[in-house]
Amino acid sequence: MPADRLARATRPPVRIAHLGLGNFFRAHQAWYTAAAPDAGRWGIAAFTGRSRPLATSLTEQGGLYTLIVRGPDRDDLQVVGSIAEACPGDDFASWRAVLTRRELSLVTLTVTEAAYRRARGGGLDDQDPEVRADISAFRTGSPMTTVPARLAAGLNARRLAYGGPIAVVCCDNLPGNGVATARVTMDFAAAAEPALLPWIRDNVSFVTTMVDRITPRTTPEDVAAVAAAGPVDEVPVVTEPFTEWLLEGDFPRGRPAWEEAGARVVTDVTAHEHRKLLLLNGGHSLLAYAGSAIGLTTIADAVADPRCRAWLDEWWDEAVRHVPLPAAELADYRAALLERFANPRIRHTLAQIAADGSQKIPIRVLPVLRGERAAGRPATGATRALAAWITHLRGVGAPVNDQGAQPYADRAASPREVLTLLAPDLAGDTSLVDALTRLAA
Ligand code: CS2
Repeated sequence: MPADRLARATRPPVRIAHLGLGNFFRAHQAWYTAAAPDAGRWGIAAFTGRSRPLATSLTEQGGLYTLIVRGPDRDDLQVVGSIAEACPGDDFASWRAVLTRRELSLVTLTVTEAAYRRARGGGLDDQDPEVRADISAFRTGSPMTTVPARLAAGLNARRLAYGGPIAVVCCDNLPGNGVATARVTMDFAAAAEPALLPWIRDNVSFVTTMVDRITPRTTPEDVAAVAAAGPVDEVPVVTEPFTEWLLEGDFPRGRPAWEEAGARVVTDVTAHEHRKLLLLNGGHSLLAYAGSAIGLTTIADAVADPRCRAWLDEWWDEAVRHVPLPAAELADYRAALLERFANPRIRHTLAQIAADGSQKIPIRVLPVLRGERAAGRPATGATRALAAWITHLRGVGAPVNDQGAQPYADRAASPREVLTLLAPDLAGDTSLVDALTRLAA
């Protein structure tokens, strides 16, 4: 007899709309929502980026899925029930309809750095052909594909139908992610529907958050292991035991009691955001390019390799100088990070992390490179990370999977030209250019 599939009789009422239904969201925000004591009052209508299969599988399972919390020695399986509705991202009519529901209190986002369509200065990239197409589509009421457009269209539907206030909670690895989300949304509104702009200013609270939980891709072996242990789940998620979530901002219509599940509501996330983006994500990007270039496959492989370990330490020694937290706290964080990276049962591939480098390098590496050079120090760790990305763009190591890579790949033969495009303020620094050229050779 075939094993039973995950199923349920009741679900929590939808008060959260989410864009970016994927593994990270299911390991992090959906898990916090399910673990909060008031979980029964807070259901999520979650929309994928564009794909349909995940939404279909989840719908067949009543929104339920298994979270495999993978420690160094054992798996802990938890069934998570906060997703009340799973919808494909191209179901634009449902997205707009959900946003108009009176009881909706939050819109949350996990869509990756690239999806915000930011130009180099942080505003909306109005030269992006898909952004331009969405500005026209907004005016004719046609479906839209980019995140700023979908967010603006959803908020506009709310404005016209009901008008109540709402919080938008960004859960992506961008510095000041609430402000960054506000900026692209308002830029889109200014171009597509100026009447929306004052409404957003008066009614929408953009919350800034720092999110952290390492979530590798699910493998067929993970699906088989879940089925062997209990009901069949076509779409389980694997994650590490560690998790962290800091939130800064206002929630005009309330929120789940996430702090009871371990989240922290703070007045300023900046220092912790720097700590995470530079030490964890910056370390990840360094290893993704430098580790894959020497034939390694996962983060655990990389930290077990003495060359990569030395590069990581060199990077961290520089990066900690740019995180305004006590030295002892940073030392503890580094030690804990090393243990997390070394978890041999988490198969976090360097190729997965290598994606979208053109979006990640400016956030994860450039602040340290700038800070170290301004202080008159050599910045060898940061320069090595940048050089490793340049060799990756030349075709070494993990495959290039990055829509924004082309202008950099076209210049990858000349590190000076890459630097001119990436950080024009640093391009006149001849010692840096020499070091970059040497390390990328
Ligand atoms: C990683 C992140 O893929 C990447 O770029 O650095 O997804 C990282 O695993 C998460 O931010 C951990 O919280």
